[in-house]
Amino acid sequence: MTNRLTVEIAGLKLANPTMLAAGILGMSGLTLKRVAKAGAGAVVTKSLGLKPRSGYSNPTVVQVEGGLINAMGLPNPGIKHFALEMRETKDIGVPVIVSIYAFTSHEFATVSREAVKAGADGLELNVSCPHAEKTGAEIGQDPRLVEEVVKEVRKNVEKPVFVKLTPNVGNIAEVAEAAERAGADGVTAINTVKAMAINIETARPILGNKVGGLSGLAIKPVAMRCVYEICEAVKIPVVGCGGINTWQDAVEFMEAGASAVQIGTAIATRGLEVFKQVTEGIEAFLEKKRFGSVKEIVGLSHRC
Ligand code: RRO
Repeated sequence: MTNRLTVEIAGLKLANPTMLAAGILGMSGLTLKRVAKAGAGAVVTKSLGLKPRSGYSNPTVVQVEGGLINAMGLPNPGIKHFALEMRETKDIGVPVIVSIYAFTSHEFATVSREAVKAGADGLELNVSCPHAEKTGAEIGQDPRLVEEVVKEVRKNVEKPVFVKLTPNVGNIAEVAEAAERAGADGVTAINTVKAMAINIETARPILGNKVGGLSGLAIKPVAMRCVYEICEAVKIPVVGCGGINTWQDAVEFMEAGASAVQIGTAIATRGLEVFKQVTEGIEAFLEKKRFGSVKEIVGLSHRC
């Protein structure tokens, strides 16, 4: 791989523009290491809170046409315990971004400080989980609350702060603008789309929590539109997420304005090889089109 694939986002240097999305394989230092070895340019952990949380009852994931619906319910060991896992990532060779959730701006700041103490290279504030009470999208649907959370975190940490946005809003660009105003270094778009599946035999919702979040190929056009709209509205970098399976998907997101892309659900179908497949495909595309750097394709679709 050549350095025409390198990108710098909010001061973080990535050897290539692919990242592990939050929520998949991000619960232990060992799995994060495996993903880095497989070729991801950066990794994002599972969302961590102040206290341990067991999550929702089963079933927590259901496969549907074009993707998965999950309602895990933010299961995690708590940020203090996760610090032990972070030790395993010291020599990982790629930036480790810790995903964080909390119930108040003060708590967001506390968890952020703990994450930085544990060795996080950056933070991704989860204000977008579609099925959590008093956190996630309940914060991320209100630009004023997003501004308050980001301001508080910004005051408390110096590492790059990304804000992961929910598509379950009328105007996602407005929320991205609030994050930018408050001092965020970047935004990630998008988290899952609020969704449901019903078992026709039992005539009951399949997931234990009834409602969950749809990820995978089915949400790619929604994510694309969100990235495009956000890039028209803000100057901070945007990380694309939602349905990226192939190098063509990655190039499309970057042409929509994403500086990097996150891959999650595709790991379930394509395995960890997906990171190498996507980066090699991007590189061949750059070669064919005679681009000197992947940065040259970022936002190209906004010319017209
Ligand atoms: O844990 C979850 O159920 C979950 C989270 Br934190 C999130 O941000 N998005 C999602 O679809 N599920």
